[in-house]
Amino acid sequence: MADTTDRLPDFPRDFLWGVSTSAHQIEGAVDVRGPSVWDLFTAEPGNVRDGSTAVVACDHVARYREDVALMRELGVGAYRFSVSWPRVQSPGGLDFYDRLVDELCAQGIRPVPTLFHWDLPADLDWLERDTASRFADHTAVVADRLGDRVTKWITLNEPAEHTLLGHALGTHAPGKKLLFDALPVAHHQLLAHGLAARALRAAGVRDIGIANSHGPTWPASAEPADAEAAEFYDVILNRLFSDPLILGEYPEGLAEFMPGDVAADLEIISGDTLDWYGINYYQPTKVGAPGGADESATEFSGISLPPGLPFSVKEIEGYPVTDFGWPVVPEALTELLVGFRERYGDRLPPVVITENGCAYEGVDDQGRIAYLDGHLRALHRAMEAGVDVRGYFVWSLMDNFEWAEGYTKRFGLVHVDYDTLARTPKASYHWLRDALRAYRP
Ligand code: GBH
Repeated sequence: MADTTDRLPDFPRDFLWGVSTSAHQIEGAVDVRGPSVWDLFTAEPGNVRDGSTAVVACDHVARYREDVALMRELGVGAYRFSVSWPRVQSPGGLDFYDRLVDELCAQGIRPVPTLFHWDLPADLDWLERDTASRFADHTAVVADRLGDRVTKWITLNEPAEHTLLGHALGTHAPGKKLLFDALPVAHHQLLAHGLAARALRAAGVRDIGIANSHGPTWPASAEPADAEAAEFYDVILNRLFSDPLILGEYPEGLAEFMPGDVAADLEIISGDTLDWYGINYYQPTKVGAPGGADESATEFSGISLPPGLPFSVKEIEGYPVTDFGWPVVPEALTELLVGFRERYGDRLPPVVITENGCAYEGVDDQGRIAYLDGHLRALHRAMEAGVDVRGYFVWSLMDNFEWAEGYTKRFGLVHVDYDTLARTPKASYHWLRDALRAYRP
């Protein structure tokens, strides 16, 4: 690994450097908007590790000016945030995003909103096809209000995780445990992307992306049973979401599980809906054949998996791990991107890394510096190998409500004291600030 004090390789001059957050994880100010599925989910005991809620979170709605000032000092050119759909539906709810966008523009930071990052209005349900149309309406409302200053848009964040964790395993809101019956949730979100892209096109937008989570799947061994299980996992977690968008078709055998007129929907999903493809990358996953009959459950990201799945997730050994237990494997980012380019060829739109980051405690976060340094070098290698990458966003600007982990995992470049809400830039913040300064002419 390179010394983290070495200068990073040169990225293109117009490369977009940014930081990411999401509404539910930072905003607070829940009393002035309607409930989302996450408000209901966190209210139920046992769902969030530390029993916490996002009622205050980082109090960002009140403190956004301070947070934008931190971004300006950091030197990033863009900020990826999400708009809370229930807030948009509430009287005056768009006023906050209006002010935020104004402040970002005033500080020379490009606003990059995500239209959905898991906080679905509590009266909606992704099992219903109509939710996709409702999302297009929501998109049109937001674009109408912010479109004079916002040109770059993201439709959805990680429909794969929202399907798997929220609807198949039930460890995220809305807490459904439908296993493979959750597949329509994937389809309806993809359809929502397609319909939202249409709404954005109608509003004249020419810079549309999605933020999908992807990581290489490593077979546990060369044994056919392990290879088959890994292939299955890769199809369900990766290709189920990238193939329809980029190729206009589901991986073999999956279309029949999807509801509605799938062929017609696929045209909506893939028809001029992406100007770039956003990838959230954290780590590779090692997958093998399911355990024996006596093995009741395996672990996935700290979650017990139900028995009977056609795969098991194995531990990746020989790499440092973050506080989440996720292995730090920068070269898997190169592998992922080069693999995307090989699979999709010229049909792959330009790529933006919309999230990359890690959980570490403490303000002297040398582990995060090593993680970011390693991944930026790995990203650069993919670009040298011919992958067209246009930007990179760190997850996250600041520590925040980490979903089912509550406040027990800290992903920020900026530390948040949850008692005083004081923000303190960490060592990684200063490291990134200095790295970005080196690029400035
Ligand atoms: C993202 O999702 C979210 O978009 C964001 O809101 C969240 O705060 C952030 O990441 C940090 O969690 O057991 O090794 O197979 C997380 C993406 C991809 C991370 C799958 C866990 C599997 C872990 N996830 N990955 S493993």
